[in-house]
Amino acid sequence: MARIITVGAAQLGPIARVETRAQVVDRMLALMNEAKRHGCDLVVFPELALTTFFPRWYMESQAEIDSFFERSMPGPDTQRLFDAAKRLQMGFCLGYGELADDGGRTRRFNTAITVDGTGRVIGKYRKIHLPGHAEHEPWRRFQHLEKRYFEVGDLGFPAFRASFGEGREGILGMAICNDRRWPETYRILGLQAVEMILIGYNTPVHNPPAPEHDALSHFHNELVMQSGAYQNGAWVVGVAKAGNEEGVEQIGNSIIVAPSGEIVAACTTAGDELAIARCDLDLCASFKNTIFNFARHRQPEHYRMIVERRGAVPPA
Ligand code: ING
Repeated sequence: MARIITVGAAQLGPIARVETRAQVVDRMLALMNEAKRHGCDLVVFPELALTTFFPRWYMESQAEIDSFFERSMPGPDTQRLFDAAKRLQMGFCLGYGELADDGGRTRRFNTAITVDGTGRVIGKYRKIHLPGHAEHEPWRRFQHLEKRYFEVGDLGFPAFRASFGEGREGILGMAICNDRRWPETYRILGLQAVEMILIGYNTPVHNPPAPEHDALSHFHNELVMQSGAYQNGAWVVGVAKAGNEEGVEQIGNSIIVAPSGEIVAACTTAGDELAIARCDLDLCASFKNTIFNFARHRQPEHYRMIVERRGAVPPA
């Protein structure tokens, strides 16, 4: 039986700072119900999907900062999402700010989980590539303080098995936003035979340190996910928090990419929108068993030798 997973990229439009979690969850449930009507097995939400993208502001009050984090998952505000997964027999991937108590020590991560169609958490990831800066930089039109508010993720890039009923099981992985720009993200998951990578993001059009890149924000968004997909023979689902959010224009451009690198579905608005694709996981084999057959064609021993020789260019 073909392992076809129908996936909904559930893009969210702007979330205002004053918007309550209940209001956001209402929006997410509307997308989940629409996805079910279209036969989706899985819905993917953006990074930090429950609140506005708060790292754009410099804050000093820990209580204010922590108001953007979840202390439990599911918690009172998100239980309805888990209930919907069970009712609809449809999984979801959710990005959120995680406040964890680690033996009395409070830790904060930019986290994503995957929940299956029975309402069980089957995958968890904590963002590793934290972009931006840690101190207030008033020269910027807006801040990007992920290095201030989050620790670097400590779970690696774990791939995990997910079952979508009737023998349709696949190997999934997650990444978050800036992770998608780094080839290591895809390759570490690729070395675990990943077949679909779920990635939520909040990406401002304007990047203060490099405004010359702004016009290429959509191109770079597609480039990195198309190459990551193709070079590892995996599906990639990239989902935006889009639109003008608290005065900052964030790209939409949510896409579903096939293992061939082709974009097979895309959002066309900057609001709440579903892009849906029937993803045949067996397509991965056409790339994993030929051009990107790691066992036959990769040469890690040679890479190591070149690195140890301090680069391939011989000294003058
Ligand atoms: N956001 C951005 C991203 O990597 C960024 C950071 C903004 C990079 C603008 C380049 C240009 O998509 C997050 N949250 O990582």
